[in-house]
Amino acid sequence: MKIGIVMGSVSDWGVMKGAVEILDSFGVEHEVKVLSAHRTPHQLEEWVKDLRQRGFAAVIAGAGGAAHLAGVVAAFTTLPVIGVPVKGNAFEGLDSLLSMVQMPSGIPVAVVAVNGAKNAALLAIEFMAITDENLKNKMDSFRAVQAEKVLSSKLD
Ligand code: RP5
Repeated sequence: MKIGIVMGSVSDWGVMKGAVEILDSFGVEHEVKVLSAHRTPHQLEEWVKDLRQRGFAAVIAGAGGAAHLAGVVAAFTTLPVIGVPVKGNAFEGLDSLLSMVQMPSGIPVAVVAVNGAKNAALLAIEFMAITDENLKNKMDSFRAVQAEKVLSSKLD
């Protein structure tokens, strides 16, 4: 199965490439698109509507400002959608976060932290690992390495 990554603008790439790096490190296939809920709504719908039939497990959607992208993606698919609020030039990204998180009841989006693209990818992998033993083992190793780094950290 694959993960879809979509962002509203190339200006989001500096944040969103963090998700690609995580997926690559776990060997998870992905497709990356720049599509906007506002600037290219028809092309966004076209891309989203057959993702399930094309073998995708979830979609990660990153956008800033009036960040409606993840919500619009969720409107067009019943795949899990993970939103990444991207910090723009205003309000420290709080505008993006609030635009994503306050979805109407019935159309959920799982929203990570502002600029939290890496956690979005880890969450997507955890969804896949429910039924994929290989990914579950890789996630266990990832957690073990992370814990070891904390436990072996030294203070000056
Ligand atoms: C959003 O507007 C994009 O996701 C981006 O975060 C923000 C600014 O876009 P640009 O004006 O840089 O293209 O739709």
